[in-house]
Amino acid sequence: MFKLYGFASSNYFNMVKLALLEKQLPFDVVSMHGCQNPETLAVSARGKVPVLQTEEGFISETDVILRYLEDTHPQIPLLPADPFRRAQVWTTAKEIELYIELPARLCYVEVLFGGRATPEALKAKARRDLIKGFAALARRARFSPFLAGTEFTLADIYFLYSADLAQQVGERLFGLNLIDEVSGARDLLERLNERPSARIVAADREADYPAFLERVRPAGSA
Ligand SMILES: N[C@@H](CCC(=O)N[C@@H](CS)C(=O)NCC(=O)O)C(=O)O
Repeated sequence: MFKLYGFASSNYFNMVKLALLEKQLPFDVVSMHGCQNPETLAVSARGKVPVLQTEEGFISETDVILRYLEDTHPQIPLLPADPFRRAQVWTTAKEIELYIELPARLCYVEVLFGGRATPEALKAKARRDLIKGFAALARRARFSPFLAGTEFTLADIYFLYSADLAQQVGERLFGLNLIDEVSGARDLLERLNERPSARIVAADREADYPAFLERVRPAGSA
C-alpha cells in the first residue's frame, strides 16, 4: 500500500491526496513537514512534501507523483488517453503551478500565516505574475464543465489547490479579484469543493490548520 508523507495543510500534499482518493487507491498518511531535518532529507532530497512511498522507494515532486500514479493505475484516469489532449491538460496544470501557485507562494507567509511582510520587490513580482497567470488561465480554461474539458483531470486538482490561495493573496495585498477575472472559475471552484474526495481533504485540512499555524508563525516561514 502507498504511504503519503506530508501534512494536511499543504496544498501540494492535498493535490496528491485528492488524486489518490479520486483514483480509489488505498494509502496511509505519514505525518512529515517540509524541512531540512535529516529524517526528512532521508526521504525527500530537497526536504519538501509531498513524498509518495511505493514498494520500490520514494517519489518526490507533485507532478512526478501524479504522473507515476497515472502510469501505474490508469483504471480511473485523471488524464485523457489521447496524447495531444493529455499534453493540453498538463500544460494547464503546469501553467497553474508555475504562474499562479508559485507567485502567490511568495506572499503566503504574510497573507496566510500573519508572518513577516513580503519584500516590496517580491510583492511587485507576485502581482505582475498573478495578473498574467490568471489571464493565461482565462485563455486556457474550458469549463465544459471541467477546467480542461468534459472530464475531471489533474488540471482541476492544481486549480482547486492553487486558485483560492492566489485569490487570497490578490485580494489582501493588491485589492485584486483574480478569480472573477476568469469567467466560470468561481463556479468551478465551488463544484470541485463539493466532490466527496475534496470534502475529505478539506475536513482534514481544517483539523490540521490550527497546529500548522502554531508551527509556522514563530518561525515566520512555511
Ligand atoms: N515543487 C514541489 C513543491 C512542494 C512544496 O513546496 N511543499 C511545501 C509544503 S506546501 C514544503 O514542503 N515546504 C517546505 C520547504 O520549502 O522547506 C512539489 O511540486 O511537490
